[in-house]
Amino acid sequence: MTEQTKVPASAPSDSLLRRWTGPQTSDLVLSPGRFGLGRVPLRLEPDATTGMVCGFCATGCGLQVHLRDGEALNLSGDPDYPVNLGMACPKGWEALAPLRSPDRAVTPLLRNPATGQMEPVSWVRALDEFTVRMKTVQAAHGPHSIAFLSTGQICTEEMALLGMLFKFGMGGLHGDSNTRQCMATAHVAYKQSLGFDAPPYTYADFEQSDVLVFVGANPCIAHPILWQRVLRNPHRPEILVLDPRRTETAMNATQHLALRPKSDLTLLYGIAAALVARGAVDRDFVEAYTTGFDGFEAFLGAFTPERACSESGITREAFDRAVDTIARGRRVSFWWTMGVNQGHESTRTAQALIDLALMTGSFGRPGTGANSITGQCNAMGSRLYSNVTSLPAGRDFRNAEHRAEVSRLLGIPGDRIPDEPSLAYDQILEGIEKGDIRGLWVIATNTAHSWIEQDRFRRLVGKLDFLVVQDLYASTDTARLAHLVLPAAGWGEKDGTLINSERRIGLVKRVLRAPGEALADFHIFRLVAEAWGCGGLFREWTDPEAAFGILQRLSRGTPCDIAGIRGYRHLDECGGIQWPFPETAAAGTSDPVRERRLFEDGRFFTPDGRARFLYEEPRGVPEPADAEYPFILLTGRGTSAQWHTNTRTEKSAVLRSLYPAEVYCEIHPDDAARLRVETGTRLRIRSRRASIEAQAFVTPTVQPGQVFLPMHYVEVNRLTRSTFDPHSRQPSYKHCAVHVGRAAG
Ligand SMILES: Nc1nc2c(c(=O)[nH]1)N[C@H]1C(S)=C(S)[C@@H](COP(=O)(O)OP(=O)(O)OC[C@H]3O[C@@H](n4cnc5c(=O)[nH]c(N)nc54)[C@H](O)[C@@H]3O)O[C@H]1N2
Ligand SMILES: Nc1nc2c(c(=O)[nH]1)N[C@H]1C(S)=C(S)[C@@H](COP(=O)(O)OP(=O)(O)OC[C@H]3O[C@@H](n4cnc5c(=O)[nH]c(N)nc54)[C@H](O)[C@@H]3O)O[C@H]1N2
Ligand code: SF4
Ligand SMILES: [Mo]
Repeated sequence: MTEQTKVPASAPSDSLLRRWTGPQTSDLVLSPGRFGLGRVPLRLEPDATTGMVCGFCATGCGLQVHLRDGEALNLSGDPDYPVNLGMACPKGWEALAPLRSPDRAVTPLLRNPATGQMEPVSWVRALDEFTVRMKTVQAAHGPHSIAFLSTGQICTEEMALLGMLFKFGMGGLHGDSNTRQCMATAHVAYKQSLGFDAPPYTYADFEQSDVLVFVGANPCIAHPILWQRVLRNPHRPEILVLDPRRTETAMNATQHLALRPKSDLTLLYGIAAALVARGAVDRDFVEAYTTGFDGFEAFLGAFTPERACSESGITREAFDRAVDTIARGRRVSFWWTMGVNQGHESTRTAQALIDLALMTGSFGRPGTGANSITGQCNAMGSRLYSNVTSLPAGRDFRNAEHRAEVSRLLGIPGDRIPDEPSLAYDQILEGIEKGDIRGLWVIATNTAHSWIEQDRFRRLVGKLDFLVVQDLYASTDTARLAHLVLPAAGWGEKDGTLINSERRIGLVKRVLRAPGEALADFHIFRLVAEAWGCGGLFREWTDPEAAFGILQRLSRGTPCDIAGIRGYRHLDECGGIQWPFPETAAAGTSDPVRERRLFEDGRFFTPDGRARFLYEEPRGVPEPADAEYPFILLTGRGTSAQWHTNTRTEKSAVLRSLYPAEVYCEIHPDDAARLRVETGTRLRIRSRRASIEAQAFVTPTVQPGQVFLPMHYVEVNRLTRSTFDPHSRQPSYKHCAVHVGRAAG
């Protein structure tokens, strides 16, 4: 830590502080339900029930929170919400427990350089420290020597304010979020192929398909309520699962293609080639709405069934059956998640799925689509509004016209808007390595656990002059490394909106008081703006609903136009509203509750209105298994009761009882027999980066030569390898080589 020179910072106004840290009443006028209330603003009845969306995954279930004396008592699935129809998974049911945990951060904490201990400080002191030290770093190393890493797990209004504060107010340039770990591939793939980051589907498509193809997705565990929607499908659908593991989802499929890890691209091109060969291309659709098919068709010539099968390890019989099923399907939908997005050639793999949907005319009709399922509750919000890789509403930092629009719509001087996008997450860490970035602000993500090749991040933290972590808990692996911890209010303690996987904007409400002096992220950002001295730029951002109005203004005329939404109350009454919802929709007959999909008219968002076929020769994996490291390590979600780095889910006794406390490693019985280990044996798992111990869990759900570790245990990312897709810069978490043996002793 360097000695600090004092740079004057303006103190946050006392009245703001009093308002946000004092006795809190909701900024939002809560209503006890959606229906039958008319437009009369209603103060929440102390013992009422109110609806809001879940804050874990991007399914975006509606929950009914039951209040006593104005505070949440418990909750249940909302039977009227169009997403979940009354259902909820264990995390949803237990969503209040993490908020009530005794280890919540209740005051700002500052590390005492003399003792190395974290000590409680006032907000005034914390904000002073924040501004002085960040400005000191900037003064010494340039304005771009500070950076932030944020999240897909705070409200859209909050992430938008953060991105604008940091870039337009604080003079910073580089900020990215954990959405890079998760959705960057889908974002880039859609943008390049369809002209906008626009997942086309609506959840009704799960029920309307006659063929559903899941690639690298395990919804039984990761999106259980979406799987319930699949189970409601009345068409006796064929369900194909492409996953190296025989997951819960694969077990429930009609066809499981247990392909070799990261052989997807070759296999998907092989399927496309076989569809061409049997004349299963929808030539009318291709002709009318796409461009580049001829080149694609020629490219596919090299992907014979023999090649596809030998490289992916699929039998010819299984391959032919899959091709036949897709060719015969009338309403075919392709769904993908992290098995695709996290890979060394992930953007092209996602685009191979888009190509398959385009060539079979599976777009814009019920039960079709190339559909990326989102992960975090608001990853979609961060893709559209976080001001990270693109300007709000999908605009481009490099486009002078877009910058001028944003400047005009926000009343921000044009010269404050950067003309280049941020560095990506891994490049920000590179910047720390090189000494270019010295100050880091981490908001609602737990990098020290979740980032790939974790030991490197932990080493890099030592190079930072100033690390600020803004979280619900001071006990997270990243918060423990911080110089300053800012205590945040969580889901349920603040108001705002989240955008789910089917583009539905849902409402979050304050139904509990945040403990101690913890503040909503929105208000923390406002305080930082005041303290920094740029509060004047954000005068209009008085509260989340006002911010929502600003985002609506920014969205007008773009593909994600939401200008027609009449405030939070409208969202509350409708059970969420999918984008787009322009003013014309609001004025016309369109029913916002209706499930809506994109591209029904075959017009895409590219300049010529046509979707593009994009493809590239597959490349080998960067770290294949070899004699020294003979196993391939797969990672992913373990149980529906664990959420990521487990900071929230570990707080619930109910959830804790649903998963093993210690890290376990799934290994095939043949490998286990050869290594003479059984379930419960301690294993040592070694990669070129690090070595960890885990309990063996012997199961045929993994293939011989592969092992699986759930990402929820902190050790796991010590093993993974820094490999990134070149287009999306998303980490390839699901492939590296390891050695597995009995642990000594
Ligand atoms: N309970 C729970 N639910 C969650 C989360 C959570 O932490 N816990 N996280 C949420 C988030 S942010 C996300 S992004 C989603 C993730 O949701 P999913 O992507 O469905 O979950 P994962 O288990 O990460 O990965 C899915 C599957 O990819 C497979 N896979 C690995 N390598 C390959 C490959 O090369 N090819 C193919 N085809 N498949 C492969 C894995 O075996 C795994 O079964 O879940 C969301 N829901
Ligand atoms: N090996 C491996 N690693 C992976 C993956 C994998 O499949 N395999 N998946 C990757 C994926 S898809 C993802 S999305 C990432 C997730 O990785 P992370 O984002 O690091 O995981 P979380 O545990 O969700 O961390 C969120 C943090 O925000 C805090 N928090 C929650 N709500 C709020 C809030 O309202 N305000 C504030 N300020 N803080 C809040 C929580 O306490 C927690 O510390 O992990 C990635 N890492
Ligand atoms: S499926 Fe996702 S949104 Fe629904 S209750 Fe579970 S965690 Fe919440
Ligand atoms: Mo994710």
